[in-house]
Amino acid sequence: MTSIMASVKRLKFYAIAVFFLWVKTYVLYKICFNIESTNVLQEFILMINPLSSSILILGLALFFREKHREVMLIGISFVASLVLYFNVLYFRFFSDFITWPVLFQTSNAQDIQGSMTELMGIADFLIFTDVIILLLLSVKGSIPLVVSKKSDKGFIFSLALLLFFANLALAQVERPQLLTRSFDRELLVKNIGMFNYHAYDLYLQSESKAQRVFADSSEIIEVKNYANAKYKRANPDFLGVAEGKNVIVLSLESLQSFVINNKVNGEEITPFLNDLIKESYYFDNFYHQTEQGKTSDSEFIVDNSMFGRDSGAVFFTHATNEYHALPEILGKNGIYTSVLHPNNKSFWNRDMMYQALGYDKFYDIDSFDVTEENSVGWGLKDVDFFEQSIDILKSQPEPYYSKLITLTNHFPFELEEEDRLIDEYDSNSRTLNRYFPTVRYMDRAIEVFFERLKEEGLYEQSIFILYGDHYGISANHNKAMAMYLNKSEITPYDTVQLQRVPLIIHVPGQTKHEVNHTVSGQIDLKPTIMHLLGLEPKQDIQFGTDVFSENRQSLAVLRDGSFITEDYVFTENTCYRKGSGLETDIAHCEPFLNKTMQDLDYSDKVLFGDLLRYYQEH
Ligand code: GP9
Ligand code: MN
Repeated sequence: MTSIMASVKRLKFYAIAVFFLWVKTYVLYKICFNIESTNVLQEFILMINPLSSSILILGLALFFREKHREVMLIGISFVASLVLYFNVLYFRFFSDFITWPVLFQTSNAQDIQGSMTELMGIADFLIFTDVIILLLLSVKGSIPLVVSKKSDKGFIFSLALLLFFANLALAQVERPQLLTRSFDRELLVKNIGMFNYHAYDLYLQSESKAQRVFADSSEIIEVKNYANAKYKRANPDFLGVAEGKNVIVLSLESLQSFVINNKVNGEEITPFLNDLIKESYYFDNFYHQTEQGKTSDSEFIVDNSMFGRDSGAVFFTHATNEYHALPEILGKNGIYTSVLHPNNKSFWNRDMMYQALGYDKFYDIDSFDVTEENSVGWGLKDVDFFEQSIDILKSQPEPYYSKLITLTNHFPFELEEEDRLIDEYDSNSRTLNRYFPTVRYMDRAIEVFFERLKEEGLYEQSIFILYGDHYGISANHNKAMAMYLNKSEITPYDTVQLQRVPLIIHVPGQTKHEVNHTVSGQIDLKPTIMHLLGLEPKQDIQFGTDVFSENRQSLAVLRDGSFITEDYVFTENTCYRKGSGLETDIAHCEPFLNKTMQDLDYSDKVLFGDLLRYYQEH
């Protein structure tokens, strides 16, 4: 004990820095990341988990020459604070923690800047208070310079390791299988701490790179047999209904199902879509399956009928893989394929990835006339985007498959006064309040698009697939969301149900109102679209099934391992009964657990092993 005290005394400046970083991390857990605990042990783990990493990270300063140590210590404190701060900003947007692949998406940085300033607050500088205090202490010289004996280093690192393993052991008691089933980043941060989580994530990422090297061609056979056995034949009523026609896909930014046929301040939010649904096939149990890759994940899932990654974005990490994607297959069948999206071509690495997916053409920002006047938030306003898209569509060889990706209904949901067709909602969440008018605006933009298509004679010869790309309102706004939905709270069950996004399949000439309740997800679109075009991908490797297939299983698997069946919702290791949303015996969900895990595992295997390079068509 006396030797510990002697070390601490000698390393006073270092000990103060450790203390600051430790306490600050814990305070941020509570204030900025809203991490809650349900028992004393959890809270204790949360409280101690930043300590070992603080000791370790700041301890690195001791390896420098004595005269540099102080400045290194302050430097490391600053970098650690930056890491925390970036996580805070990221969390405000995504309700999630940064991962390594996300960090390297530098080409997105420019576009995200606008949202960044929106996410920053004046009080944020408080996060750097300890660095400033350390600086002042150092300038004043009131604290003796760090003087460490060789044994101090050994002592510090042993202490850090000891604390880390004690933390890990407690975490294991609290959360068995924490590191083996790391679907949930919050659980990791909660149990092993922010900095250890980043280190663990780095290990995971490098491991996934290694998987490609060690994958071999025989592995594809197992996956292929699995996928082929799951294949569901097309419903004869739908097979080939789009043959010879153009397929126009609308990827609708941040559109969630809860706004459909719903009102705010007594006004309809999506009047046009509500009408369109009356003449379309509407799927009210359709889920987005994205994670951090957001729009790009949804694109990946739709085009490949495979899952995206649980962290980062496939578009960035696996753009050099071999794929057997929808655009490539359609291209081989004489269909021209394109994407229309008025953003930089490198955003989400689209320029690279679209080549890998086999698109013929990407009409990016350079194909549009984008000015100050016709832009808001993230770029070209949806109405202008759709209007300008008409000429592009007209110029394409037919039949074509074109995906149009909207932009205006994107966080932070900015809109100009002239485009505000309904009033904002009134709650404690500015984000949710503003969401409604931008959704309403997007609805109007889609209406304009349909009007123009009809005027130009493009409507009749096409079929339309409209879907929401991912959620727009994160769990950060649960309080306001509960208020809007007239609920006392948003439970984990509700959170899963809120991941529903609209799927509308519109075939001109159809006047019947058909609501299909089958549980499905974005992963099911590739086989659906292929069947509509008269192609039967029996031998394909795909993890979804045609939403129209008569004997399909009503099921959607989310990337975090949650799943939804006809009668149950499974999330956070709990089984809920649909409808009532009440917890029920886990035995009800158990029969689906293996299958859903297998879907995710096999899909990951294909992705990480780049197994489609061994794929051969029959
Ligand atoms: C960017 C747009 C939005 O081009 O697709 O991307 P998101 O942030 O929603 O993933
Ligand atoms: Mn999006």
